[in-house]
Amino acid sequence: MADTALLIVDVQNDFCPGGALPVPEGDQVVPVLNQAIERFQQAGAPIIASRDWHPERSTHFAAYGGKWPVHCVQRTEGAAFHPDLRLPEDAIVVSKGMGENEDGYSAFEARTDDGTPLESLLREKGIRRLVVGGLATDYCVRASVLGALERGIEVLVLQDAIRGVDVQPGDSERALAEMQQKGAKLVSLEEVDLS
Ligand code: VGL
Ligand code: ZN
Repeated sequence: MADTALLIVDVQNDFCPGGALPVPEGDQVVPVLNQAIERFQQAGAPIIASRDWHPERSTHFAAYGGKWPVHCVQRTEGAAFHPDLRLPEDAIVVSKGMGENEDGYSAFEARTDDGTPLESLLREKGIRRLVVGGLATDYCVRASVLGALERGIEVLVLQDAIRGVDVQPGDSERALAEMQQKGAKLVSLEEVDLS
């Protein structure tokens, strides 16, 4: 459907095994998302990739009072998209967490390089439905999904294309329950109709 876009959340090296803030099995979302990318490309539907894009000093980091080890610092290898993720040339990249006092969990806090917020972008393109996958289930996927639902955008979450950090055991499961309770549908890629 022309009103549907794929939103790939934060599939970056630092969130994958070997990275600074690894999500267990984080890299396993990549093959599923590559299939999704192919489907969306064939359907001519927009593909959007968000990235965590922090300054070196940020209150998001434990060293400055925050919660996390230093990760996804702008222009570092850790902030690069996973090398196996086959983002097409015309994928739209939006960045978030750039402020020194900003967590930037939601892709709705993200902007393109020329400053266009995700929500404006979706409105311009007439997008009313998002298919979402990426990292991490209990942080940026959760915040992005809830952000979409709050804005009246329909959300399908690709259940095989998400993984969570689970700082507390069960965080991801609780996040998924919350997303569903607020209206998101958990689906597999085969169930997504783009016709
Ligand atoms: C994220 C923790 C810290 C995420 C970002 O992308 O889910 N999690 N920064
Ligand atoms: Zn972050």
